[in-house]
Amino acid sequence: MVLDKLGDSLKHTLSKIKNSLTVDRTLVEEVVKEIQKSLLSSDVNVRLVLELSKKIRDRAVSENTKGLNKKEHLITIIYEELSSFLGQGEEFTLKEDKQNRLLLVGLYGQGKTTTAAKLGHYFKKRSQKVALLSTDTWRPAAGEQLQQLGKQAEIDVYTDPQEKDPVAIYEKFKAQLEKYSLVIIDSAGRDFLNDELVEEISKLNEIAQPTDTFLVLGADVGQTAQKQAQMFKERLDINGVIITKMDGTGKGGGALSACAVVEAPVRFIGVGEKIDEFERFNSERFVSELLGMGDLEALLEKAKLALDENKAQDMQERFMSGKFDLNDMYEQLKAMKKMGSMSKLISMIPGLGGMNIDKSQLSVQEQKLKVWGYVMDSMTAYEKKHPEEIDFSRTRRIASGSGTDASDVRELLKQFKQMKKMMHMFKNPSDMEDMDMENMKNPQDMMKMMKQMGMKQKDLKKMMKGARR
Ligand SMILES: Nc1nc2c(ncn2[C@@H]2O[C@H](COP(=O)(O)OP(=O)(O)OP(=O)(O)O)[C@@H](O)[C@H]2O)c(=O)[nH]1
Ligand SMILES: [Mg+2]
Repeated sequence: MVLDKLGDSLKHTLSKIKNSLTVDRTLVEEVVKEIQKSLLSSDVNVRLVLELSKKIRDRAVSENTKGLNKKEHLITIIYEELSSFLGQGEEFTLKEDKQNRLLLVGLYGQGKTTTAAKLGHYFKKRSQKVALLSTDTWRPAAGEQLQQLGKQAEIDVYTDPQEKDPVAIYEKFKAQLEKYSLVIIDSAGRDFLNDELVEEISKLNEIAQPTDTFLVLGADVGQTAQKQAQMFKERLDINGVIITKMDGTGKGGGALSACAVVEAPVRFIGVGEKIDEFERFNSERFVSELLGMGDLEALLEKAKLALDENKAQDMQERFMSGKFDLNDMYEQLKAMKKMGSMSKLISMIPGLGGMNIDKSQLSVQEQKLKVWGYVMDSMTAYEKKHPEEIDFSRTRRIASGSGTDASDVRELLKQFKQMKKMMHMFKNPSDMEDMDMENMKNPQDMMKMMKQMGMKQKDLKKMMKGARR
């Protein structure tokens, strides 16, 4: 199988990581060198190999291990970078609201015609009404070849052996093709990409307006494929690659490099000559198999969990710990800014979205947050950590440093105190016991609770008025 050799040497590298005593720079360098060697000997383009290995090295030495041990972390990086090299992205799906027209392009003998039939078979089994159209006026009996393949798959095939112009063929059958949900267009190949072929395919592309254009590459194609891929990319909107002959002995690296050149993910692979020897391609699964790690999935799951847990824990700690200080509030403010305006935020919260909250109230709040941002920018780290020590003279300094009023600083400090009180209450639910949470059905109950938490009647009224309007 293609890339078996690459898989073998990568597996060797991974076991080296597993068996090492420590993960240090020397090991990272060794691992990176080995990966480079494996990729190069599989015919992957030198520049791409260097780019890929640089990414692995950079991440390995600089990144936080996110709750994994160093070995697990390094293996995860290798896996992630290899997968993204093969092109991640959303899974290919057919459009639902219109006719899908898939145009297959590629050089001579790469497997376009066979793939047209395989794709047709694949989607016919998934309830599409499929037609195959041959626009190959170059290869003798190309139409016949497609007819035969179509017959095996019981798919309608349109072809005109007399016609020499692909565009004319398309126009001739256009009306008849309308009844199909999926039309797969096979195009002609050449042994090299010349102006004539480019011109021909560009015209066909213009007239057929394909919904997707796939570049078909054989796994045995050499490094020259990249140049051709580049030329196709310049003229056509290639949004997927199909690699055929994955069952062969090709090195595979040429095709993978070409893929990286067109910057389109591999969508399907051909794994044999038969019509059903064809699979959807999933880069992550492919790399797991390539690296031969049964436990890779478990490791990745762990990596994801660790990441989520880290985030959740940070948040929780911020909210629950009595240590909550202005630095945390500042971080929150910044995070909120990233998320967009407050009105947008509110519209995303279920239940609140439909509520008629006063827009002007919101913008007042937004303005306030902005001012608080300036205020905090002028505080020292110590002050943010110990806001209770911000006395009169500090307040004055902060206000003048941030171009705000002393009242803004005081308001921020007051708000912070209230928040802290609320945090404290979450931490000590017993404090809430005498608040009848169960029966909080109306705004008055809510007001009662807020009041108990130290909010001023005046502020509450303002808030409620805004919310009810
Ligand atoms: N083993 C194997 N052979 C394949 C696969 N896909 C295609 N082939 C073979 O590759 C050869 C060329 O395939 P075609 O489909 O005719 O290629 P093409 O791109 O249409 O060629 P032109 O029309 O001449 O440009 C045929 O013998 C196919 O059977 C595959 O996934 N595995
Ligand atoms: Mg063909």
